[in-house]
Amino acid sequence: MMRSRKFVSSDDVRTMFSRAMSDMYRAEVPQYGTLMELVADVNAATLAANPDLKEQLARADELERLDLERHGAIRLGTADELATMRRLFAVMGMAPVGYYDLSVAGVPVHSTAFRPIDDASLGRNPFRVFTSLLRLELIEDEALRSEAAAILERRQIFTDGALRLIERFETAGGLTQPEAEEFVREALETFRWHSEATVDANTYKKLHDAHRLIADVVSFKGPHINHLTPRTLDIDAVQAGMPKRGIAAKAVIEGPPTRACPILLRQTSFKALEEPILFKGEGDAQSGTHTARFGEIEQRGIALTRKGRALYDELLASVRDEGSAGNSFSDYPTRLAEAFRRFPDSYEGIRARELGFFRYSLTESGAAASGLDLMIMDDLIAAGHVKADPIVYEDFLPVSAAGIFQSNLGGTEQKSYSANANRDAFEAALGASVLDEFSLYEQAQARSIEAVRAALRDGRQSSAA
Ligand code: OOG
Ligand code: NI
Repeated sequence: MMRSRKFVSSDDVRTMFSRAMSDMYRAEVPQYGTLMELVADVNAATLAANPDLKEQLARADELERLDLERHGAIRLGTADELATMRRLFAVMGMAPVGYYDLSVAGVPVHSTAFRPIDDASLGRNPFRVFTSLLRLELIEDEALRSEAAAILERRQIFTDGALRLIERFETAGGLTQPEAEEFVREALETFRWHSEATVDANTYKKLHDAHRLIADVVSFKGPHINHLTPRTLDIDAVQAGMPKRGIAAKAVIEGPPTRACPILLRQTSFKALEEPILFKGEGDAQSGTHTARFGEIEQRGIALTRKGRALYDELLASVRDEGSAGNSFSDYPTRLAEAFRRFPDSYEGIRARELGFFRYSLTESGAAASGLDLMIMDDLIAAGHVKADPIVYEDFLPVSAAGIFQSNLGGTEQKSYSANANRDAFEAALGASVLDEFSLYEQAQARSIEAVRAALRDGRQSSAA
């Protein structure tokens, strides 16, 4: 009791932080503000045209969080940075979920997503940060590799105030309101853009030639947030609307095709902006440009079971393997839609084949009736006593993430690293294991079934009494 009165909840700290981040990014990247306006217009139109969708979202507590929904991404340089970032996100109730190996796609990083994990926190504010760690060991040139390591070793991306408040949180078990406000201000500094590079033009060029992403991580004071992402209810409409508002959209939407029942995650972005920077130099600093920061939109659908995910991966691969051009075919959306005909496009079909996760709840008739506790779930649903609502996918997709990275690295970049996922090394750097996303969805589904069963048992006891 004392605790809750004295300390701000982690959910509130996360909301304060994601708002502050959004304001900062909108001021730094005005085009992100334009994108937010487009998304708000599309969402309002979609809800007006679909009363059923509106009701489903309201029931799942999704309506209120629609405007809050965002993710961002950062790229870190060292194990220490990643380990401290984990502690910083813990203050906001965010834990590392999932391991993503992007080296297969020619990007020398591996990643996790920091996000809230319990139902109530996700309902309050599902803000997540896709966090990548540079893999210096993938730089071939040994001299350049040690130079990059030395540069990264010299920087401190966290302010003293942020470090002090992280420790305070860990020892006291929470932060007071004034401490939380100070924490958000201090933490924000780490994500801010710095137009002054910490390296000279020549070093920047060497890093850039090894991989644009290496220059992005190594050449600056900190891991500037490289995009923020609002959630839309109709990504096709946003994709079509971007050019009309003067936004240069990525060529194709990543992820599954357009469907009546959205699955997993669809994403598109606007191309990274070319921004002026100043290199370090003797005497006059030299000016140049750097492309890193962009805006993205996401549309989320139902979380898939391992079986559903295997089918998704198989269908996606079948289209991408049709040629070396990957998804750059002009008829890619048609081919994708064609391949996904094998994936049932009704929630009942998805549920019947155990391809997706659902949250079960009693309907009014279920709550009013008695003697239902021995019925099996399918019969309860068929009789209208229980409802099964899709559980939203809260994570990311490696192939899609690679597509987002690629389109923002200038497109022409095609490096290949041999596939070498190294989850152990990532977790050693993180100083913790990453959580398994499938288990989290399984637990959420199981909890909802248990709650329905308990309510039915209670119903029988009270009617028998
Ligand atoms: C991250 C790209 C991946 C997503 O939403 O899949 C990503 C980055 O560019 O650092 O944000
Ligand atoms: Ni993203």
